[in-house]
Amino acid sequence: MAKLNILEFPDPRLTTVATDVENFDADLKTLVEDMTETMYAANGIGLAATQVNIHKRLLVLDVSENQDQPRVYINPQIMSQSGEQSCEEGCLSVPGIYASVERAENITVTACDVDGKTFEEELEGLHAVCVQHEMDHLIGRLFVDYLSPLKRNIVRKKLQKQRKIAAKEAAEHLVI
Ligand code: GNR
Ligand code: NI
Repeated sequence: MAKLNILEFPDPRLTTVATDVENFDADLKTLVEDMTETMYAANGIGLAATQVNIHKRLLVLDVSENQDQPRVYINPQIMSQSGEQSCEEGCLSVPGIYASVERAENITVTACDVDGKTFEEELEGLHAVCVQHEMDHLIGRLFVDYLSPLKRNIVRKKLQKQRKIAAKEAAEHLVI
């Protein structure tokens, strides 16, 4: 198991469009394990391969209360959607920033499991939000792309500032 590095906005690699997974092999199983470990270590409820600089269509998530029900969706597709919900979203690639995003309330999704077996699920609520958020990553889209350019610029500046402070503290061996 290995923890992977998570890319952060505005890293241009986050805009990459992922391609289908074709080989359901041992490397894929390792990647799923590593992404799951990375998601839990970062206290996230989901993680798309794009965020760890792997441009293949797969995502992991765990929206269970006890964070003990990891799920994987490979080559996911939304077959139908209905309704609307808005949720205060965050993203491991946009740390410390939260904004309300409107998405479908119900989705029907098909995907493959790690063995390449196809399944179909009807999802609602946070589970549906999370799949839509992760599938956006796979086409190079972040939740901040739904904000106005002005707000997105404020996000960019805030992250820049956070990173500058973190770098300065690291240089000074300062831990607060
Ligand atoms: O950890 C996460 N929390 C979250 C909260 C509301 C809506 C979506 C998410 S996904 C996010 C993890 C992440 O960045 N996945 O790509
Ligand atoms: Ni995200």
